[in-house]
Amino acid sequence: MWTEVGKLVLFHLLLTELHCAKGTHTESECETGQFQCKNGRCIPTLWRCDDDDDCSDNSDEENCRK
Ligand SMILES: [Ca+2]
Repeated sequence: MWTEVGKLVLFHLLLTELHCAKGTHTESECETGQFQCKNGRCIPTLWRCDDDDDCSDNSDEENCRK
């Protein structure tokens, strides 16, 4: 049996999911301390310039001071 609160929480979760699915969150969704690759992938900033292609498009290894 669903309580009213339970229904509300479920509804809220559903709304949040829809919100994200609609693409409101597509741009710059990387969290603080993360680097956003050109392909949109987020990697830890620590992985930038470590000579390893973590983005799979090598954008995390671009513009690195060698
Ligand atoms: Ca890297």
